[in-house]
Amino acid sequence: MEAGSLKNTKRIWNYGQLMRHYHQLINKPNHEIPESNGIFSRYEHPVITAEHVPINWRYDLNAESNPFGLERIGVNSAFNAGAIKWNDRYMLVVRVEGSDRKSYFAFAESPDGINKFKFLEKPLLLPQLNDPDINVYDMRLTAHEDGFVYGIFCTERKNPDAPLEDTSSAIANAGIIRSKDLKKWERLPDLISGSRQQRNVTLHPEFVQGKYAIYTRPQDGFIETGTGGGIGLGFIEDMNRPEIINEAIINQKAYHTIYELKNGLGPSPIKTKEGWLHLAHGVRNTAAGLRYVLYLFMTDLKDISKVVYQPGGYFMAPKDKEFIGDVGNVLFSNGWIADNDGTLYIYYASSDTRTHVATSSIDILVDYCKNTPPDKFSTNKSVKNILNLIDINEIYYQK
Ligand code: M1P
Repeated sequence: MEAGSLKNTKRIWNYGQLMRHYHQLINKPNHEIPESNGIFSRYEHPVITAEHVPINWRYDLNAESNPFGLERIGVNSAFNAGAIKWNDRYMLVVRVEGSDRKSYFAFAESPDGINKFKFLEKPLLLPQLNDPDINVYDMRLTAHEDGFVYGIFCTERKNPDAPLEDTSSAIANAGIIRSKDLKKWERLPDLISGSRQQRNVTLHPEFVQGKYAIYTRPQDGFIETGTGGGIGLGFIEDMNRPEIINEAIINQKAYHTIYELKNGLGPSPIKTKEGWLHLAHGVRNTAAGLRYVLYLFMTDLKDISKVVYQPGGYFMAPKDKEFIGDVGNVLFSNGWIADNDGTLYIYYASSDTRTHVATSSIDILVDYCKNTPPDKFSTNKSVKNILNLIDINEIYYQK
């Protein structure tokens, strides 16, 4: 047998294996695992991983130019996905990170929000401004009442003021795109704000007194939020010149809480009868590094700057395999979908590596927000909360 035909045989065999593995992965059924706390359910498998990235984005499938069947473009992770329901499909805009550390966005869709997530044909090539993005990540998708779907993401460039030997310092800001069909995207100018850096920026879905309302996370440095610490709210008159006015912190970081070091809003809030439901992440430092958990709070329907309910503690924290990944001990979410029947699909990522879904309902989460004792900022008061519950349970609890 000729050397060339041997190579071809090997290549065809590899390709078949790859495709079988890929289809098995996409079609693997996912099973619900309700948490014992009754608040939400996890699922057995992540919904998107690096292995979900299509074979033709990674391999040169021509046996002549790729005789050894090698992967040409590696994928490191697929996480921190924005979410929207679109034409009855559950759509995620996933942060895919290549093995070259560059993140990009790619849409994936599922028929039921839990199973068979599959990437669309091609990743998104973001339109560029005069100052090109060096890296982009964590897009939030918001269907605004102005008729556009906005995608607000973090755009990162090297800090021009950093000394020559400092090759790490970056400036983060919010980049903005919008579309009416999720296919053609228009790039708007980056956010203009009073803060040198911004991350975790997302839009409120309704106008507030004729203006766009936008949630921010001003920060002094690339990692440290410093004096700017907390989730901010500001207003924009015209998205073609997205300058924030009246930016003020509405949800602050606080000593000895799950959001002691920093916090940031996840997706846009969801309107409920009892207020706007928000999902955020809180960060604290530990000897083993930063720990990111998810928490919920609600704001007033009329005054969206006013927090009306905020349960103490976290809503979700890393569990089992979720602890492990590129950046361990991290849960992060920037996408959720509320269905008409009240079911909520929460897309969260574990340890900056893969994307999962958790389900709950609006009614359950509103109850959770209203009736979980708030953090009263001392151990003594936490114990009093427990004593109070034991008293309430006196007539029900069978010893
Ligand atoms: O590594 C954890 C997260 O760190 C950043 O979030 P924050 O700005 O709140 O610190 C983001 O880079 C996020 O993508 C990442 O998941």
